[in-house]
Amino acid sequence: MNTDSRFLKACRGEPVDRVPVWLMRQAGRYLPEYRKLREAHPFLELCKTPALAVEVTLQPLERFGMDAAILFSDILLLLETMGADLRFDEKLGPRLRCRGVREGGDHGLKVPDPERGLGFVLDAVRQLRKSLGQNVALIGFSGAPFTLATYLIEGGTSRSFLDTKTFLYRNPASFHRLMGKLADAVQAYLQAQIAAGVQAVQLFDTWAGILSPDDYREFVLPYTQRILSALPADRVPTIHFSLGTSTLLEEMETLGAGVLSLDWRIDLGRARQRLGPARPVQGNLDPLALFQPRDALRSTVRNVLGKGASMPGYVFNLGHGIHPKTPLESVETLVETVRSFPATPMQAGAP
Ligand code: 1CP
Repeated sequence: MNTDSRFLKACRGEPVDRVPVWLMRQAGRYLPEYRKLREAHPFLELCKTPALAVEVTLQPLERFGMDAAILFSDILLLLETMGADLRFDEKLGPRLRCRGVREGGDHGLKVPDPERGLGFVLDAVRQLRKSLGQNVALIGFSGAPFTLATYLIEGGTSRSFLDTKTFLYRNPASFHRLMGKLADAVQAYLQAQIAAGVQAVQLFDTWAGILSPDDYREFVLPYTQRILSALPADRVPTIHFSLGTSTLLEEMETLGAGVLSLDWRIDLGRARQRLGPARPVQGNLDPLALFQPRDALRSTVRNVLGKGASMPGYVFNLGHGIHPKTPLESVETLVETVRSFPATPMQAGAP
């Protein structure tokens, strides 16, 4: 008998009893128990102390009972172990310094041994696998090379991505070299998480949608393909996340990802039509839909469920991370609504 969780089954397009649900950034600032821990510990300390990272990972599950846990960490920690200087500013968000990277070099950036540089993440994974039951899958993750490159080059978050695009257009060979190095680091990091026990991995390419399709094909696609093709996808489902990339669906189909995570800018039913039943999808509720009154939220969630569950292989999620000001009652309503949505014949594996 297949004892995998319904989340893992859905990622593989196998029959499930109901649609699985988890939420991006489900562990974080909208939770009072997280904010309480944060009063005592800076963010990076939470990430780097396995017992605390485990506690934060489990917080949303204890309160709401999602079908999957995402490891509490951050995509930018990998850059720190590669040699960049990383700080989290309460007001400005993440700040990165990496000497020489803007001038077209990758001075000093190295591909770290994950067990040495990120051993605290792998320890948290090993502890989590012991405390999570069979029904709740543990998702590992990494930033994708392009999104990581934007933080290195911009030094933090950006609106225009002027420095990233200037670098890429003026010095394409050097940009490719940087992407190659980041891809090697991401691949080793995900492989180490899998060896430590994560049961699925999500690759976050949050900013890929700022590129034209031609630039995406030249500067991003080959590196993501290389990473995904090196992972044991038959054993560990892979999920590719990006924002604002509904114009790149055909390109993303060739990435080699098991599941495509879509945002709310595309109609989920139409996306499923375009991708076909062989491509499991995740998404795609607008995180700000959680600011609707309860009844309206319920019907929005059911509407997304109806479109997503029209074919096998569907995981309910938001189209991006949950907003820190989200009311807890809304999260409860969302999870309850997904849980009580009857499995469609397609989902239950009817011929
Ligand atoms: O307490 C605090 O002040 C820190 C807030 C916070 C949290 C809770 C940050 C800073 N990161 C995280 C956790 C986090 N980040 C997780 C943990 C697990 C979970 O989802 O519950 C994950 C998967 C991430 C991934 C992440 N970090 C991404 C990709 C997904 C996305 O949101 O697009 C990105 C771009 C980051 C960078 C980052 N780290 C933190 C912030 C505020 C940001 C975004 C900065 C920006 O907008 O550019």
